[in-house]
Amino acid sequence: MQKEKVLVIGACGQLGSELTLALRQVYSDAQVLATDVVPPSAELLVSGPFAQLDILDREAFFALVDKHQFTQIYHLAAILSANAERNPAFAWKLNIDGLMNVLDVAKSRDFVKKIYCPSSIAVFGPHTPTNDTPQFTVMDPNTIYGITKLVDERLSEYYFQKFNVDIRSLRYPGLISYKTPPGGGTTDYAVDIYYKAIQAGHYDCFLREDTSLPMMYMPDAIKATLDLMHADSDKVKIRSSYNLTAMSFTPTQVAESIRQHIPSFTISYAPDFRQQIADSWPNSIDDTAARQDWGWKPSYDLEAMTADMLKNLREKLR
Ligand code: NAD
Ligand code: AKB
Repeated sequence: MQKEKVLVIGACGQLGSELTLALRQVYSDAQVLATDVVPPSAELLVSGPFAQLDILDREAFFALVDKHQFTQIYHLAAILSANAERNPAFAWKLNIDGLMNVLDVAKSRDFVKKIYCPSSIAVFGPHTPTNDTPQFTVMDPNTIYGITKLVDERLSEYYFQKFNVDIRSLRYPGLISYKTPPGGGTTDYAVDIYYKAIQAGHYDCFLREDTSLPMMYMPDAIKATLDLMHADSDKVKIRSSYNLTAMSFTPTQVAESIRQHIPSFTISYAPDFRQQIADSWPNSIDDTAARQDWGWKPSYDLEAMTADMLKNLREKLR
């Protein structure tokens, strides 16, 4: 069997810092090269090789791929929703040109067997059905992040159909984790709230109390990613991106779940520009296709996630 060589681009972010470690459990540490434009955390650095890589530097990227002959590429570098609104031109450049470089290398190098590039619930928009949003439906994103992610989905399916590039993707909901802070999105409140609950006993939320959004705890996101990437190719029937979810909740509901552990915890609301972004996204997602095609099933609901987040954050912040 061919020995896998795995490249992770954007490995120092919220998802990459955990996905890289999970990939190093599946393959050997040395088989997984972590890359980013920022320096790695100590945990990432000691766990295996790291190299500086700007995915927009096409020449350096192609040279790195040729040097190591990667069989799998996980492309995680992107500008998330709130930060993208602050710099739309750069969000367009990174989120689209970055993927084009990855697709072109996979198209032109036979040794690259599989690539992964996540999408987001941000691909949906104000005319999308908001409850149990179907896999195939109206998509009219009105954020620059959502627009770039929808372009990425269409490019992915195009490269699959036209050039037989084995690309796979998940439309993650908001990801919640305690290891690495989120990178400037609209769902970031659902991470911050746990930190503030422990550190200050109070959280001032930038979304309205009744804003329901689809969410997922990081261990489920890692499991879904590895399951999709390890599925037989004929089981992966959707090459744009799969709907995926674990739970949906409002700020009021997550505050209530925290109060089960910290009864004195309080929350106030001061919605800002991110409210408009959240209002354009689904309340909940129908991920039947992922369940049917490759057996997706989440493990964490809100209660289980809150208990685990608080336990781990208490240790981390001690
Ligand atoms: P993040 O912002 O935490 O991490 C992105 C990483 O990319 C950062 O470490 C950054 O330094 C790196 N990066 C930026 N520019 C780069 C460049 N030019 N070359 C190489 N690396 C560069 O993002 P994340 O939350 O880890 O998201 C990873 C992927 O998952 C993205 O595609 C994002 O759209 C998607 N996603 C994330 C969430 C979530 O809630 N975190 C939800 C839906 C989809
Ligand atoms: C964001 O809020 O931008 C991300 C996402 C849902 O894609 N967390």
